[in-house]
Amino acid sequence: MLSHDEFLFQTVQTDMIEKNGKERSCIVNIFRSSQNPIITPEDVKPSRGDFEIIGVFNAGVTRFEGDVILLLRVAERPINDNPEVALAAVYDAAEKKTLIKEFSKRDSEIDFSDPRLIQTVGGTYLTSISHLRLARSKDGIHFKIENIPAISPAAEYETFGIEDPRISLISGVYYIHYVAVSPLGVTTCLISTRDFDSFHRHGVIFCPENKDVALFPEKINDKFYALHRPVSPFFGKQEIWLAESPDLMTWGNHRHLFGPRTGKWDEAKVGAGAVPFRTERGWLEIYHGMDRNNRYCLGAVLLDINKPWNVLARSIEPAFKPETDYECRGFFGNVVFSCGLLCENDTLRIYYGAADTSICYAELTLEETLKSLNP
Ligand code: MAN
Repeated sequence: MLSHDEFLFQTVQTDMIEKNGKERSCIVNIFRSSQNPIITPEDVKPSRGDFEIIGVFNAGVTRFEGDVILLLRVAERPINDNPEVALAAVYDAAEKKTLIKEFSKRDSEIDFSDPRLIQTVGGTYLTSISHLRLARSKDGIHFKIENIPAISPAAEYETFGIEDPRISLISGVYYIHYVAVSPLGVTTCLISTRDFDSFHRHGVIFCPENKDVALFPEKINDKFYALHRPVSPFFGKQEIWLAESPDLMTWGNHRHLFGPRTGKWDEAKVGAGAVPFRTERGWLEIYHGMDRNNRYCLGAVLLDINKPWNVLARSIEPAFKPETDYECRGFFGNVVFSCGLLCENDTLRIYYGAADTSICYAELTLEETLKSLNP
């Protein structure tokens, strides 16, 4: 943990009633880095001269050769000097190049109300295209960012970009699982690497609509496990499921874990965030929840260590909610969203996307986080 002078404190108190009816209250101290945001769009070089970076956020996190590695989601868009039109960059898998599509802002049949989307009668486009970029750091706060993408869209199911990577280290191999977006839908894909230099593509592991996948970092009862979030267009909400696999490629035995809770911070949808990690009390997962006002917060859920399909306890209040200016204002405000953390010396070192614009850093103690959970 860094010195307390380098952090901005904030305390969240949670009052709860235990299963036995007893009242209890607990405190979670949140230490946001005073250097926040630690990475901003200005720190990143666009992948081509006619593009601008609009966001660097939702990074996968791991340690490699002593360094903290971030695999950044970099969102960029074509520079546009014409206020009459909107542009969308689309990767053409057949041509193996990125093309730019133009939409008239005067077209009343096109919905531009969500800053992330261009919704036409013929289909939906994204206002930015994302790729994944490596950044390395010795101290976990100051990062050296590579000038070129590490992983870019390269397939038909990635034509609108690749987003929100998570990194899971399993038996010496780093597995990167990320969201691929295209007119075919939203899928989750797998890439492996041993050195963050050469990357091996394994293709789609969860088909549309499915995102927010988080691979457990070790086998349980000789099987791989993953949290995932399928979406039903007709029934149900966006809820977290668990799947198991013998080989990381074929997934089955799907079990529903938990969903949104009416009237709470995660009332509209939930999705896995960081890769779960082992604690003495069970697997701890930091997940995101959205409320009716599109506010994204982070909370925790504890899963049984040998039977991860058993949910043991969950945050009543968000462990972490958007409050600072850089979390409340940006490309898509009121968002804290994490794809990765390091649990070191009983401290959760959380890297999170703020307002879909920048990367920030905060610490929570493991002890306080576990105490704040209620069955
Ligand atoms: C979705 C994803 C995330 C994003 C949030 C908030 O869940 O696209 O990448 O951070 O929305 O916009």
